Formats: sequence, structure tokens, C-alpha cells
Amino acid sequence: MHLRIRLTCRKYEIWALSFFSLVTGLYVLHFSIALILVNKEVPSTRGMLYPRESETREVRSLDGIWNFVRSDQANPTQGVRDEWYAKELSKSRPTIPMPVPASYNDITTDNLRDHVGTVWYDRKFFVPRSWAKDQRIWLRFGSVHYEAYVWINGQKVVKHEMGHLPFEAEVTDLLNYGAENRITVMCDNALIQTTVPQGRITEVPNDGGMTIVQSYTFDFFNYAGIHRSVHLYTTPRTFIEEVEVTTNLSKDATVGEVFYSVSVNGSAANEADNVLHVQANLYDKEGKLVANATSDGKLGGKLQVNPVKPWWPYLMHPEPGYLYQLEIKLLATNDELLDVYRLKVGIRTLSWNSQQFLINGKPVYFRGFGRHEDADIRGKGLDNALMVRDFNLLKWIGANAYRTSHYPYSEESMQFADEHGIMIIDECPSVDTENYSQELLGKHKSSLEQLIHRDRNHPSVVMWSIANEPRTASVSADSYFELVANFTRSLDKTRPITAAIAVPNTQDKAGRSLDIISFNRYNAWYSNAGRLDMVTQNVIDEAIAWNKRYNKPIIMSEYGADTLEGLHMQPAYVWSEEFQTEVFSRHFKAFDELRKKGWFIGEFVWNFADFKTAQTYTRVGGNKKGVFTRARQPKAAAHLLRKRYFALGRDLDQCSFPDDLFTYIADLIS
Ligand code: GCB
Repeated sequence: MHLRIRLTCRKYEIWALSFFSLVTGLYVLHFSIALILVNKEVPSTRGMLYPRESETREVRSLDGIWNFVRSDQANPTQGVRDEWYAKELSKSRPTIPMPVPASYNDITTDNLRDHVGTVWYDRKFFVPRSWAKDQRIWLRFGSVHYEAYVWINGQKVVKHEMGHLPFEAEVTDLLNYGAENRITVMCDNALIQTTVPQGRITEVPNDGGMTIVQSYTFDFFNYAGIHRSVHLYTTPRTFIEEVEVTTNLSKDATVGEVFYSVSVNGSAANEADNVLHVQANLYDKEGKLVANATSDGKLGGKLQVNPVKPWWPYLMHPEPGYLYQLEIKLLATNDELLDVYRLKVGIRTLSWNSQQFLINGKPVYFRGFGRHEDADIRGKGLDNALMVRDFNLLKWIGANAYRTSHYPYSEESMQFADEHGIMIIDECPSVDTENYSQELLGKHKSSLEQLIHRDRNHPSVVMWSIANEPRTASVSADSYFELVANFTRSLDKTRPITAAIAVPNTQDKAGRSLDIISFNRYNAWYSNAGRLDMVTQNVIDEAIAWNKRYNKPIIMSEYGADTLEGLHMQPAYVWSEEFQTEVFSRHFKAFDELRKKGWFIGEFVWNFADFKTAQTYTRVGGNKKGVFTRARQPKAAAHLLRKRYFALGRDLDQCSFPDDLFTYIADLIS
């Protein structure tokens, strides 16, 4: 069989050979006329609370060194057909050690980096005898990119499609208690026209005959593997499956309200004479109880906090990121304690209109970054050291926001953003979307459903981004984005919707469906390269045109220039540190003009740090538009940006300057 045919059939085969139903349609035709798209339902996520220990729950990490096998590129389904999951992987193939969490691409010295298709992981673990008692055990993955199939002790457990998002399954009946167990994961990194994001797989000749090539138009490396932590956790038989929280503030911001609603899973919930109820306790940072309530059988209610400390962004208030702890206790009719779950809650309001975006009634001016989860060696694998360093740099430079370009970031980083008062524009993994289809629409909506389910309780999340640089000039984009935006709104009415658009405003068909318009443009780089005299007016003109067309608040969501650290040229020349600094400065001038208009609400540099991309002649070791290097050290422009972000903070939000913001030059200058 030709490789292409095998690959085209691959997903059918895997599904048919394993345990789930059949998916349809792999490659999608390019339609030049508008598609008739139907608003079909997408499956709803359940459960998936971040795994936390409590007096009723235990958590165990399965992170560490796993065994790893790559499939033959030409035969990606062989492992399923030959049932590699039925025994240790090493019995089928020689294995190599592989860290979890991490991308597998940059770990070895051979070309695993460019492998296309399936890879396999397994490891053994012990489950204590005590876990066999009256409780349930769950297996949870923080994320596997792009598609994952999981077995425990050779038994099917779960299949999940979509990178950067968590999934879980109950494994109570599959485990050996007080004994050894084996977990096997097959991961598939192939991106095709109906995955989110889209890619293409082609069969091309090479020196050895024919080979498979993965291509994609988006500008970051398609890192793959078990990217985030793997946990086993216990819950009682009847347990708190979901907690949803929304908040409100009185007009004078002195009284806060926390609305909570809880869903329960388990047999006790179905017993007619057992009216489950919830006791909700809210504690402040010092651990003092500030509000409590007991729900009725509807398992929801309201807590009132008076006086309240609202959640504020970094530099907008002397005490940013204030979080309360919400303790949810699930009780049976006789007040028997069934389950306890605790989460952090920030009390704040969001609102927006055709001019402004406001937090707690105060207009926000975003000063931030587009970023990537990306690092040397570990790729997109969760790395706490890197995460803490990045937040230190964000605070050092005076940023108050970032966009999770171009996919959901780790849950741990969302919690960190809550704590530090960094506002998040939370983006789903739809990047460079084109060739719109019904199947793609379903997956795109599902990615947003999973994202909103995961992140809805984070005070740091202030906006949903439903796409980056989709091809919105096409006729089909019109109804496609209307459906995506309306679906997003139906899931969360408390946050505005944006998308980062790059087509000319005259051609765009998505903006009418958004609440806030974000645009990406590279003046003096992709257009008029090197022409620093062609930045300021172009930025002003384009922002005005977007605002005129849609009468909505405008953000410049990307601008910047590739910069090789250590390359200096005076006068400024492309790729030099002087050039990046000048490009920024010319944009700042435009932004200050635009700010006077009242509807220009934010500036986001592309990018926070240098990052890896696919190999092309336009990229030297990756995309170098970082203000920081990939090793997270500042380029010259970082010092300029820092002065601007703090100057904006002082002007708009009355923050104070850090002591080391200005270097002493002379008595004459202050
Ligand atoms: C863009 C994309 C971003 C790229 C950037 C660039 O417009 O949104 O993903 O990395 O341009 O540097 O080309």
C-alpha cells in the first residue's frame, strides 16, 4: 500500500482496531464558494478539576522517566494491530528513556525531532492497597500533543484529540491494588486539514525512495509528546465533579459576591431520600473565614464579602492578584462529609463597550506580550523553573498581560497568573485556519469548549481569543466565525471575545462577530523591511481603519522585528539590537497618538522570548523576535520596553517606578 493511502486510512484503522467509534473525513477539499455550515452540538467536557489533595482526596504523580518507542513512519498503526499495549513495550521493540513531562523532539541526538506519526510510552507504577477501599481512582493528563490513546494493564482507557488541554478517565476497575500496574500511551503528532491547528501530510521522494513530510503554515515548531503532568488521584464514591464560580462587586467596590455552583457525580446523588448539599466557606489570604453559606439541594449559592479586596491586575493596584480560598464541602442529608475541594477565587468584574474594556469599573490599557511555551531541550514540556523565571521577567518589565498565543498554556501557569495579577487573553489552538469545513468547525468549537471548561474560574482570564490569523478574507470565514463566536458566547457571557487578525481590514469577514478587534502587523519587517520611517503613520492609519469599520475597541496584538542578540549596527539595520529598539520606539509613538482616541486599548509585543520554528530560510535557529533570548536573558530592547511599560503604569494607574528603572547619567537629567 502506498504511504499516503496508509496514512489517509490511519485514523480509521486506529479507531476500528481499538475501541472507539469511527471518525470520518481526513482531507478536506478547498471550497471557493461559501460553505453551508450547520451549528451542530459538540461533546461537553465533564469533571477535570485540577487535582488537589484534601482530607478526602489523594494525588500521585506519574511524572518521571518513561519507556519510549517510535513507530515506523510508514507504518503508524502497527503498534495497535500488534497490540503493543498488551505487554511491556520493551517486549515488542527496543525502548529508550523519555522524560515526562517534555516534548520528545529535542531529547535524542538522532532525527526524532522530525518524526511524523505515532510514538509510544509506557511505565510501571504501584497502587497502594489502601486505595482499594471505598473510593474512585482517576487518571488525568495535563496535555498530550496532538492525539492520545491510553491503556492501563492492556485495557483501553481513553482517547483524546487536541493538544494543550487536559483529559481524564476513571480507572478504578482497571487497577491492581497493592500491586504493580502498567500504563501505555500512544501519541500521534500528525496534523491534517481537520485537526486544530491544521497541517498537511504529503508523500514526497527522497534519497531512500519516498518519505512522509508534515507541513504547516503556522510559525512555531510542532512539538509533541506528553507535555504536562500525569496524575492519579482518588475521590470518594460520590464526589464534587465540577465547581463553577462567578463574581460581582458593588458599585463602590466595597462588597463582593461569589456565586458558586457545584455538580456531583456518584450514586449518593441519585438516592431519593438523600438530599446532598454544599457548605461553602471563603477564607482570606490570612486564612480568616470571611463568608460562608449552606446550599439547598440545588448545590449552588452566593457568598457575600464585606469589605472585599478585589482582584486587580499587576501595577493597577498596590495589592494585585488578591485571592481568596473557596472551600467546598459536600454533605449528605445527615451532614456526613462526603468530599472536600478547595480552589482560589479572585473577586472582580469585567465589562466592555464600543470604546473600552474595564476591570472593576476602571478602564484597562493592556501592555504585554504574545508568548510561546517553548524552551531548549524540553520544547513545550511543563517546566516550573522556566515558568517562575518568565513571571519574574514579566513583572520586571512591567507587563500586565499576555496572550496565550497560539494555544492554551499550562494550568499551573494560569494559577500563577491569578496569583501575580497578570491578565490573560486565553487563546484556543486555532492558528492560520483556512479551508473551512463542517468537521473543522466541530473541532474548533470543541477546543473552545474544553478551554472554557478548564479556565472559566481564573480571574486572570479576561478575554477569549478564538483564533490567530485565520484566513478571514474568504467567504466561508463569515459564517464560520459567527458560529464560533456565538458558541463561545453561549458558554461564557462574562468575558469578551477577540481574534488576532492579519488580513487587511477591508477584506476581513470575522470582525463583526467579535467584541474586541486585535490586529497583527509587522511594519518595517514583513512590509517595508528596514524602513523605520514607515512605521508610525501606518500603525495609526490601520488602527483607525479597523475602528472605523467595526466601531469596537482595538488592540495591536503583534508587532516586532527579528533580532539576533549581540548584533549591533548603527545606524539601525534589520536583525540588529538597534533596529528592534527603533521599531519599538516608532510603534510607541503611534500608540500614544492612538491612546488619545479613547478606543485603543492595548499593545502586545511579538514575542516575549525567541522560540523554535519549523526549518525555513527566514528563521535562524527559530523566530528571533523575542525581547528575551530563548535562555530568558534581555536583549537591548527589553530595557526600553521596561521604561515604557512602567511609564504607562505610572501615567494610567499611578504605580511607582522601580529603583533601578533609570541608570544615573548626570545631575542634570532625572
Ligand atoms: C505572525 C504570527 C506569529 C508569527 C509572527 C512572525 O503574524 O501570528 O505566529 O510568529 O507573525 O514572527 O512572523
